[in-house]
Amino acid sequence: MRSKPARGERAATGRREAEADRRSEPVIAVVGRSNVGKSSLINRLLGRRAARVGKTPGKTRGIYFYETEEGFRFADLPGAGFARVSRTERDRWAGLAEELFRSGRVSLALRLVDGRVPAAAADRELSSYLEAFGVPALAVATKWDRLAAGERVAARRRLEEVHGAVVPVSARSGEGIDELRREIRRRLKEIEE
Ligand SMILES: Nc1nc2c(ncn2[C@@H]2O[C@H](COP(=O)(O)OP(=O)(O)O)[C@@H](O)[C@H]2O)c(=O)[nH]1
Ligand SMILES: [Mg+2]
Repeated sequence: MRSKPARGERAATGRREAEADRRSEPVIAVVGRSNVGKSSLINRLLGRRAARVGKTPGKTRGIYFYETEEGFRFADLPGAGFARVSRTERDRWAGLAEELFRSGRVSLALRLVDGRVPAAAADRELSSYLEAFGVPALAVATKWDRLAAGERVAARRRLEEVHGAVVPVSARSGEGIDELRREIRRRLKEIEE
């Protein structure tokens, strides 16, 4: 999953979003609450620091696309829909996200949940939201390095009770990243067939 050198391409306005949308590569949307680790995970999967990490929640506004050499693009959707931002900002986010999901170009959504927070209401909301658009989703449990070895079996079971199968990952330590890459490839292949 090598990346092309260009930085993330921002699609902050409807017009630019539409332009980016005309391109033919499938899109993998990375979604989840602010601070759940979306940008960090994208950087880890790309193997470079392309996406901005740890900025004030909701501050990254607009959708950013990151090219891979494997024929698809990641879309970093800021968690603005769930952050403490103004109504206007939220509506704008919702508009951009909706346009992307309606375009039929999102082959897969990586639905990120915090490994230590198995049942956040916002995560369930997001899950129904994706279902409503008919977007296939893969649940990914982030920040797995923060769980002690002895907590992991129970934590995973609890997460899977709520979200179905999850892939636990750590953008920090890199654990689970190869498994996630394999799962992404498997899902994309399944969708192509
Ligand atoms: N311990 C740990 N911290 C992480 C991990 N991934 C992200 N973080 C931290 O969580 C915060 C939010 O990360 P970010 O990628 O910006 O989240 P985003 O708002 O969903 O894009 C930052 O301080 C990151 O350093 C991880 O795998 N392990
Ligand atoms: Mg981010």
